[in-house]
Amino acid sequence: MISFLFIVCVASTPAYSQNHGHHEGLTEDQYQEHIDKYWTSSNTDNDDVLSVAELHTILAYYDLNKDGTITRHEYTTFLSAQTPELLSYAHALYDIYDADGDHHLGMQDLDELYAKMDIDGDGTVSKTDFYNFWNQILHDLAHLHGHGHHLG
Ligand SMILES: [Ca+2]
Ligand SMILES: [Ca+2]
Ligand SMILES: [Ca+2]
Repeated sequence: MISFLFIVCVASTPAYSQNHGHHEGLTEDQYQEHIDKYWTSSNTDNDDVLSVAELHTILAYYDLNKDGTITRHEYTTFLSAQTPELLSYAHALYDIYDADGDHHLGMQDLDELYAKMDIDGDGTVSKTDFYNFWNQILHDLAHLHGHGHHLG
């Protein structure tokens, strides 16, 4: 559910809507701006580390029926309500979060995600790890940008 909040931040950024029609994706400055906002909204205690608890808190936000897992339906429902123009990213992002591929996001998936975000493998997700991880994800998904904009 991390990118869930991330997506909300992206959609609320004026620069994003101004970029519609540029099918090559966001500029480097826009990537950094979005990751900055995601980091700030995720790292709730304002230290230099994203803790497991902070990650769990973010993702719980998307668990609409509060049963401890986030289904693909819950995820896409959330995006449909908040940022319908970004649905083109929804399934790719969900697949990233659903580390074990069972189509439910649970705490186990989050723990695996946390390990993936810990790029340097020292056991905690530093600000540097976080930025490196999301830069990689956003570049990997750039080809999806612009798909589905006809919906809006
Ligand atoms: Ca923190
Ligand atoms: Ca799963
Ligand atoms: Ca680390």
